[in-house]
Amino acid sequence: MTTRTVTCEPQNFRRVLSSMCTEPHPLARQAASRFLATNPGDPTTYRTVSKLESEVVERLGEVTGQSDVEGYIASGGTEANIQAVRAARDFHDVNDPNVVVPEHAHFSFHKAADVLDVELRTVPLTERLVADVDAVAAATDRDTVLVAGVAGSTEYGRVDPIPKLADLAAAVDAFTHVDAAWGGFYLPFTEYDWNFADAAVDTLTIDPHKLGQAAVPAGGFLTQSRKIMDTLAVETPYLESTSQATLTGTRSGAGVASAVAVLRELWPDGYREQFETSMSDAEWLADALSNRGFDVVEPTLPLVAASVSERLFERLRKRGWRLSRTANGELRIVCMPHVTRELLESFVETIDELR
Ligand code: 0PR
Repeated sequence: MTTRTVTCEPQNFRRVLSSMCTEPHPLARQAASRFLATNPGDPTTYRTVSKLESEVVERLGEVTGQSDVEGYIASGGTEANIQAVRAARDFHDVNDPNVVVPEHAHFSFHKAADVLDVELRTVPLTERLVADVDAVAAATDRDTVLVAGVAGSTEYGRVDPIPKLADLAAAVDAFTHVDAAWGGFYLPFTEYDWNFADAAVDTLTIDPHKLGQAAVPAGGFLTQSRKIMDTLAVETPYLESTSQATLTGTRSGAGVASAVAVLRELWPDGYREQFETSMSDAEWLADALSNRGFDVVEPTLPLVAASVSERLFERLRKRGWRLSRTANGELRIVCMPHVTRELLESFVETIDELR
């Protein structure tokens, strides 16, 4: 017998504590389904989605405190990071270009270095698990084309000292990139120095399909510089439009439409409320784990890491919890919007049963 309905796994994000994606907002879901056959890669043919894309970019500029922002909706943070490296490499006239990133930079930078044939210099973190500024300074030289910082690291949710990294980049005439793929939607509500209006940030990644609650695929690549967009553009002779700055050709109009729908609805109050709820849940979980004797990495954004034994980790998995681990072996719980207090309470109950 054939099954005609394709079911989604894991259904409804039940027990998923490891993902940086979440259940799309209902308005995002609805908007996505209306734009399934549109292609923002061909903006003169698909004009409506193209206008919506400009609106998303402008709104992402508001989220990141930038005006006159340009950019586009990418397939995800990987593409946006690759484009940042590509723009930096092609903009600077350097024989043997290198890119300096802190150790916790997402693995997409390794892909970028590989496909673009640039040297990737990874530098250690401080004890606080953020980029070590002195180590970054020591790694930069005249061939450095890009210094990248992470604002919401994948493993621990930590935020690098971006203004200091930007100064170091400027000192060697390199670009500064901020990878806020995950953290970007919450940073405006934190104490971090996040308003990039005046800071020398050249490119930025912020993904609506992560904490933005849009449908996949909706990544965000932003810049305040027309010259950077021009550096990325190639000619497209047979399309109605004459150039394309994106990495992929045909792109998802669904992602764009869902991003605009959710940004109109949630920016800023909805995101602020979600941040406050998730942050207090993360703190609750950190306390609950610490009270049970686990070593916990204090959450600065809604992401909790804690040392647990291999045995407990595997037993939790067998109970149906979707979990992941840091390179150091800690259990890592991402408090995305679908991760409610109730879900976390039931997770802690499972831990109590198994211990
Ligand atoms: N930059 C940062 C800081 C990230 O955390 C990620 C992805 C990226 C860039 C790349 O983004 P895309 O995956 O959109 O290209 N971080 C998660 C990871 O790789 C993504 C993820 C999402 C993982 C959903 C699991 C999952 O179920 O671990």
